[in-house]
This record gives sequence, C-alpha cells and structure tokens, in this order.
Amino acid sequence: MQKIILDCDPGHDDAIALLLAHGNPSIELLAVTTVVGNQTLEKVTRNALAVARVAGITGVPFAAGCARPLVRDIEVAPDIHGESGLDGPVLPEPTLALDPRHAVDLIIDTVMAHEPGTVTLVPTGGLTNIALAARKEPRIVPRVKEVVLMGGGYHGGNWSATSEFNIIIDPEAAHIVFSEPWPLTMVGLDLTHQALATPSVVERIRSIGTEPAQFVVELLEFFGGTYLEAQGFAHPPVHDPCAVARVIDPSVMTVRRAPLTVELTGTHTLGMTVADFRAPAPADCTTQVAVDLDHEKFWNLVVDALERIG
Ligand SMILES: [Ca+2]
Repeated sequence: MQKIILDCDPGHDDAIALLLAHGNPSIELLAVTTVVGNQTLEKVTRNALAVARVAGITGVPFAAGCARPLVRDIEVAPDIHGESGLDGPVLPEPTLALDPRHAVDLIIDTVMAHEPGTVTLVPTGGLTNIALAARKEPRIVPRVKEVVLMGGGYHGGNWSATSEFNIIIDPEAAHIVFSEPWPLTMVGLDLTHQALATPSVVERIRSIGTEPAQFVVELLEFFGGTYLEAQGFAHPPVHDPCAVARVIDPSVMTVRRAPLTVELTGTHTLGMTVADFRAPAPADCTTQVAVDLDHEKFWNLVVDALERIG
C-alpha cells in the first residue's frame, strides 16, 4: 500500500485525483488537506467535502489550510474552474465534518505518526501548506518518502509564458518545497498536457453508469468548455490525477533526473520551474521531472477506480 496525503484545491482535476486515490486499492489515503488556489480556501474546502460525499469517503481526515499565499496576493482561476471552483455538476451538501486542525498541523501529525519513508505527499495545488509544514516541523523532511506534485513544467507555462498556475500563485512556497532535500517528482505541464480527456475517454467514463462516473462526466464537460475557450485546447488536460497515478504505478510515465529550481526574481519568468538537463545529473540530485505518459494505462487507472467506487 502507498500511503499518501493529498493536498489539493478542488478544482475539476483535483476532484478526479481524489476519486482516483480513493478508488485505487493500492493507495491508502491518510488525509486530505486544502489550500487556496483554483478558488478561495472556503470554496475549495467545501468542494473537497462535496467530492468526498460523491465518492463515499469516510474515516479520512479533511482539514483546511492556508487561505492565502506566503507573500503574494490571492489569485484564483474562475475562467477555468468557474465561480464555485467546481462548476458543472450539482454539488451535494457535505456530510463529513472538517478536522479541527489546520492542514499544516494535520500534515505534520500524519507524517510524524507513520514510519519514516512511508508517507508520500501529493500536492495538486499551490505549495503553501507543504512549505509551511516543512518550515514548522523540519523533521518531516527526511521522514517523507517522496513529494509527487502536479505543477510547473520544463518547456513552458499556462498562467504566463513560462509558468504554471500552481507554482506562480505561490512561487516562494514552491521554492521552499523544490529546495528541500526530499525526493521530489515534478509532474508538470509537459506530462499533464498528454492526459487529455478525449471524447472516447469521456464516453468510457459515462458508460460506467454510476453516480460518481456521471459526476466526473459533468466535470469534464464543463472543464472541456473552459479549456477550449480560455486556452484553445480541443480536449481538456486532466492534470492532477497524473500525480496520483504516478504513485499508484510508476510505469504510467517516464521520468528524467534533473536539478530543479523555481525562479523568484525574473522580470518575465516569475514562477518558472527551471530544469537543468545538462548530463549527467549530479549524484546528489533528488529531483526528477515527468516526461512521457502512457495515455491508455493512465485512463485505465481512472476508469478502474470509478468502477470500484461503484
Ligand atoms: Ca489543483
């Protein structure tokens, strides 16, 4: 079993990441934490709890985290995710109660309560919570098995020419997370732009015929519309579940070791994730980037998880 903490900002693709993590039998979901990003903290937290109800998740602590980035002003993404942060399907009223702890404390408590080298952090939003957890309790850094994050990109951005949304909304936090010596896999736009929800994928999910599958179809229909309008994609890239899929089955994507850093001072490149591909990578390099996705294997994992949720 792969023990994970999902730190997210639902968000259409975060919702699918949560469903994948819950439905896959090799993942033990230890905690779900939320962070400002695609929408305000209040909205993404309500969305996470709504998805938990759709998925039938019980017995997993959910906690709300940071309501703003470390340094920058709040920047949300209604043109992609709508005013609610999860526009499209009707969202059920949450039934789970939030854990009273701050997300940063839940992350720290959870990592410290498990054996070293057993807990993987899977951030799929801005990195504010993860950065603060590393600063508040540095002993988590050598205890975490790996950070497998959705964010960044080594070829370009989606929120600026060079920078991806999750990184540019809190570049200082990203810099902290990328600089700590834990093993880190960046599942960036280079990879996630291969995870397209094509019409055949949407039909496969629709044909499952369950309420959670229909929920995902309605998410993908809304997300497909905004991605076409705002970014010119014929089919929407479903970013966040790629990071969960990497934890489930590393063979779902190829990776390449490379030193990574986050640009904090560039005039035109704030939030760029700079990968140094000069070979060979230094012996002490702990970071790698995702390169090529096995599209069929990836969507098989998503469909399988939805079928298991029932
Ligand atoms: Ca996200």
